[in-house]
This record gives sequence, C-alpha cells and structure tokens, in this order.
Amino acid sequence: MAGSSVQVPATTGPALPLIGKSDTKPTWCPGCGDFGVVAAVEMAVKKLAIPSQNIVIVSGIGCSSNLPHFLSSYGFHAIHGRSLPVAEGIRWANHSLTVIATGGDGDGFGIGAGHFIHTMRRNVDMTYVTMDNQIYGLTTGQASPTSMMGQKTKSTPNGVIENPIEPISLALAAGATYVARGFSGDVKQLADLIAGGIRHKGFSFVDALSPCVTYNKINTFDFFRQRVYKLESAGHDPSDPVQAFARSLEWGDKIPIGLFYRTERPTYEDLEEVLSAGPLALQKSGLKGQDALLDEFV
Ligand SMILES: Cc1ncc(C[n+]2csc(CCOP(=O)(O)OP(=O)(O)O)c2C)c(N)n1
Ligand code: SF4
Ligand SMILES: [Mg+2]
Repeated sequence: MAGSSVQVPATTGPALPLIGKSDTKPTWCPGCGDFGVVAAVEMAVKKLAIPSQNIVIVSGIGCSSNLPHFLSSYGFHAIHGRSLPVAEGIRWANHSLTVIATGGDGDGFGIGAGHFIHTMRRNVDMTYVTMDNQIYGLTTGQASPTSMMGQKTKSTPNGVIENPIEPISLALAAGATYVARGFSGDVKQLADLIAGGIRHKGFSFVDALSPCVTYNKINTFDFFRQRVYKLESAGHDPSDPVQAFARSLEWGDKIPIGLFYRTERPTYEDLEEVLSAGPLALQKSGLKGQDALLDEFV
C-alpha cells in the first residue's frame, strides 16, 4: 500500500469518516463512463478502509480530471498534463499519504506523456487511474493519443492517420511495477484492480476504458462489451513480462482486461536518502536561522 514503508500517522487531528461522495455533484453527461470510474475509486478506498484524511486525489484537466471534486478526500485539481508531478511532490512531502492521480488519455498520454514515463521509471509508490475514452471530451471531441487509426473526429475530419499509443505496452516498457486495464462497465473488477494497485508497493497504473457517450460514437459501451475478456480466465501469468507485453498488443475483436503485470522493486521513496528516514513533512528541517534565511527571499 502507498505509505507501507513508514509506520507513522499521515495527518494528525480528528479522524474523518471513510471516503464518500462530496457535496459537489458530477457535471458529466448522463451515461459517461467516468461515473463507473469514480464509483470504483470510492469502492477501492472503502475496501481498504483508508481514512479519508490520509488520501489525496490529484488530477489534470479534462472531463475525467474533474473526479477529485466528487469525492470527500483531499484533492488537487492541477493543470493539463501535470497531475503526476503534483502527485509526486505530495508523496515526497509526506509519503505516509495514499496518493492517487486520475485523468484522461489526452492529459496522461498526450501533454503529460513525459511525466507518465518518468514517474513509472522512478517507481514512485502511488496509483494512477486513467479514464481512457480515446477522445478529448472536455474540448468537445478532438482526436486523442489513443484514438484509433481512421477515426473521424473534429480535428481529424478525414480520419486519424497517427498510430495510437498503447498505454499498457508503454507502462510495461517504462518500468511500472503494477499494470492493469479495467472497464467502467465492470465497476467491481475495476475497483478490485484499483484496490490492488493502492495495496501494491510501487507505481501502479490502471487504464480504465471509460466511454465518452457524447463525442466518441465508435468506442462505446457496446463496442467494449462485445470485445473484452478477462485475463484471469485466460490463464495469463501476471509475473511474466513477455506474456504481459504480448497481451498488451491485443486490440481488435478481443480486448484483454485485468492485471497484465506485477513485480516488486525498490521504490523511489525507499532509495532516496532523506525520504527513507521518514516523511519529510514530519522531519525536523535541520536548518538553523531559517527565519533570517527566508527574510532574504520575501
Ligand atoms: C496547456 C493546455 N493545453 C490545452 C488545454 C485544453 N484542453 C483542456 S482538456 C483537454 C483534453 C482533454 O482530454 P482528456 O485528457 O482525454 O480528458 P477527457 O475530457 O476526455 O476526459 C485539452 C486539450 C489546456 N487546458 N491546457
Ligand atoms: S463529453 Fe464525454 S467524457 Fe465529457 S462528460 Fe460528456 S460523455 Fe463524459
Ligand atoms: Mg479523453
């Protein structure tokens, strides 16, 4: 679990109730796949009984990135493509917190692609859940990095001509230690995958197929219902990176969902000298005369 390396309370003060819905009602279109994802995040965190004051959900910009507003934990709505560096910063300031980043395919695999790769190679102990609708929803229907070849969108009236990014293959290649794909039409499995990711020590990535019912008329709930199959029922071995990579290339009549890969290696927090001594937020600064020092800058 994120924070499993340290045994100190994440925050002090009165315990809050377990995570639940916030007072802010989702602004998503009726039927949007993201409703299934927010339900799955809530179920996963409740299942693990993590106190809400110890959870921070961080997002970028997009329809999907509005998710932190709708749950009662702490949250941070960052800027487009920058959920991961903000989430990493929170982990480094206090790695006894459970940090979950959420966002869209444009946010994570377009403008945020560099952060995606580097956070995985560092194995920062946090969870990243993407709501992959293969379109830019918030900006009303342009092609995204995961839009399929040939798909006609507002920005590609003659069809997409760029090869799509395959998030699972990319995560495997970049060194993520827990790699899964869920479907917002199967909230129970998605919640289990997210809970497994939070429990996992290291960077966990869950790509949730989450249809945009308004701007993507190709990758619909029906499209996925006809194609998805569960890796666990297909004899897949998630400890085998070669098998995981081969499965990640399957996209067509059959689309695998479930846990592709899981492995253990030291986290960034384990290896970084200062962080390995405990959460930064709870350490003494060690600075002498810091007020005078700060006066120089303010
Ligand atoms: C730096 C910057 N560039 C572009 C935008 C415009 N913009 C906002 S959301 C978005 C894409 C959203 O797509 P995605 O991340 O897939 O989220 P979705 O709305 O589909 O859930 C873009 C291009 C922005 N807000 N900031
Ligand atoms: S535009 Fe698409 S992604 Fe955005 S809320 Fe509506 S259905 Fe969901
Ligand atoms: Mg999108």
